Amino acid sequence: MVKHTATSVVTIDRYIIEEEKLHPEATGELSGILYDLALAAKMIANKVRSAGLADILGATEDTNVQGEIQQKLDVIANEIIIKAVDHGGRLCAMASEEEPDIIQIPDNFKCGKYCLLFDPLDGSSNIDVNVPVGTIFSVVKKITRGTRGEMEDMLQPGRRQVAAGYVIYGASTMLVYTTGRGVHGFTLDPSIGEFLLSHPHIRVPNSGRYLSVNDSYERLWSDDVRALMRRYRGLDGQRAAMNVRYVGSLVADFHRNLLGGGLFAYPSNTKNVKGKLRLLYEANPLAFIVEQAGGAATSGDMRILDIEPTDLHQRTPLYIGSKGDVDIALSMLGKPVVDEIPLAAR
Ligand code: P6P
Repeated sequence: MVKHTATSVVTIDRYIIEEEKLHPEATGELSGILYDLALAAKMIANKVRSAGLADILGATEDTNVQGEIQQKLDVIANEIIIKAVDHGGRLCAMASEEEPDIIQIPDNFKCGKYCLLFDPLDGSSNIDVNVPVGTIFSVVKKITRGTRGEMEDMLQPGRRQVAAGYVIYGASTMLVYTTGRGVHGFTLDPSIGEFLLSHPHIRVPNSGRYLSVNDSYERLWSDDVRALMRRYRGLDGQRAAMNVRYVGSLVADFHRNLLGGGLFAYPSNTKNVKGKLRLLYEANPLAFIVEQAGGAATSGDMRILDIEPTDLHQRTPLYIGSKGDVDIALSMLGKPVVDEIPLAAR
C-alpha cells in the first residue's frame, strides 16, 4: 500500500481500491458496497445539514419496530441507504433498525454474496437540537445456499464481519471504517463533495480520560455496576477520576473515545436487562472497529463479537473503548480480562 504523507490528498475511493489490492482474492464487490455507502453518507449529510430549513425536522406519526417514534430523517436516511445499495448486485439482503424484517433485493436486480446491516440514523431524536447523529453499518458474507439472503445470514456473530463503519454528522462529516486491516477515517470536504483521508490507522489509547454513561439509571444498576462506575470516577481511590462526557448519541460518544481514549458504557439495568443498544447494527460494528483500533468491547458477560445472535433486533449491554478501561469492567463484573484475541478467532 502506498505510504501517504499528511499532505497527500487521498480520496476514499482511492483508499478503498488500494486496500482491495491487498486482498488478492478480492472481486471488488466489497469495495462497491463501501463506495455506495460513501455516496449515501454524502446524501444523508446533505439532508441533516439542511434539516432545520426544510420541513424534515421532528417526528412522523409512526413508530419503528423498536417502538420508537420515527423521526422524519430516520425514514429519509433509511430510504437513501436502501436505494444506494439495492441495485449494485453485491448484496443478497439487508437489515435496518427501521425495518422489522429482512429487506430483500428487488426482483429486477442481481443478488450478490454480502449482507448489509445498518442503523440509518442513530441518535436521531437529537437532530432537532443540533446534536451530532450517525449512521452505523456492518457487512457479513452470505452463508446460506441460494441467491436471496435469509435470516440465518443476518444472525452471524460479530467476529464474522468483513467490514464495519460509521458516519458521524457533526462539526464535520466523517466516515470511519475497517475491513480488518486497521481503522481509517475520512472527512467530507463539502467544497468538492469528496471524503478525504484524514485519520489513517486510528489507534485507541489503552486508557482514557472520558467516561460516557447515563448515570440517571444508577438506581436501576446492580451493585457491581455501581461499584464499577465509582471506580471510573475515582471515588474508591483505586484510579484517577475520568471526566464524564455523555452526548446521548452513540456515534458521537464512541467517536470521541475512539480518538481520545475512554469508555462508553450502557450497562444492563432492571428496566432493560439487555440494555438499550442493538447487537447486530450498533454493538457489533463498533466492536469490530474498536478491536481493530486496539480497544475492546464486552457485554459484561462476554466479548461482543462472540455473542451468537438469535434475533435481528436483539439488544446487549455494552462496555466499549480503551482496552485498559474495559478490562477494569471485566475484572469488577467478575469476568476474565480481555486477552489478545487470536486473529483466527475473529
Ligand atoms: P439514553 C439514541 O437514542 C441511542 O440509541 C444512542 O444513540 C445513545 O447512545 C442512547 O440511545 C442513549 O440512551 O437511555 O441514555 O437516552
